[in-house]
Amino acid sequence: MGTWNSKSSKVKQARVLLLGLDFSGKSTILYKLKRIKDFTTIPTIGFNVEMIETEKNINLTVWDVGGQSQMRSLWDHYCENTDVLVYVVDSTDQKQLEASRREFELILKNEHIRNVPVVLLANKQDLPGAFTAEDITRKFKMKKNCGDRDWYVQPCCAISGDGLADGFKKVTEFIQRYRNSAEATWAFFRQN
Ligand SMILES: Nc1nc2c(ncn2[C@@H]2O[C@H](COP(=O)(O)OP(=O)(O)OP(=O)(O)O)[C@@H](O)[C@H]2O)c(=O)[nH]1
Ligand SMILES: [Mg+2]
Repeated sequence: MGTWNSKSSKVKQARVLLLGLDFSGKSTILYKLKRIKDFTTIPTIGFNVEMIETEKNINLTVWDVGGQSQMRSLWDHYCENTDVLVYVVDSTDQKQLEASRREFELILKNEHIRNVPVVLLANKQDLPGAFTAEDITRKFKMKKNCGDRDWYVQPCCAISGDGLADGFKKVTEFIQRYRNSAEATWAFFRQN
């Protein structure tokens, strides 16, 4: 988990890890959130990182790590200090859906993100034949795989931006929930 310094600063910092297979739309989401106009993405070799300001006095540092197979072995190295995992799925790619779920299940086992909340973005909802958020919830066995943590599945379209605000609202909600419980725990220990 990232660190909170509630006394010295009103604005909190949090780290969000954006993962998913190649071509799922991670970089498109990042640049849409950053309100960059007229961008084109190329497959990410390595990572992109951007700071996103939210209305809730939380600044998100969003790490977008490339999803090609040779990049996936590096995902583990980006997990430390993560506050929320955002996992992006191409909801139209029937062939890769199983592979995407397997990679998702693997990364959930990383010790640094053991209880970290998950927001799963069912992307490319603008395309015909896209699986719905309910389909993706079922196919990714969310109840079984994420029963030990907070999770949420959000349908979205990175090109238009539809659904991204709601998805990231959930991200900040999870961060605040964690912060409140962490602060309550510290208050408890200070008093006892
Ligand atoms: N129609 C549609 N196309 C999308 C959407 N999101 C992303 N794309 C397209 O999907 C392609 C891949 O998007 P990227 O954002 O580069 O994918 P990525 O997940 O960052 O891929 P890697 O960097 O290789 O891991 C691009 O051509 C995007 O324009 C969407 O919601 N709808
Ligand atoms: Mg990319």
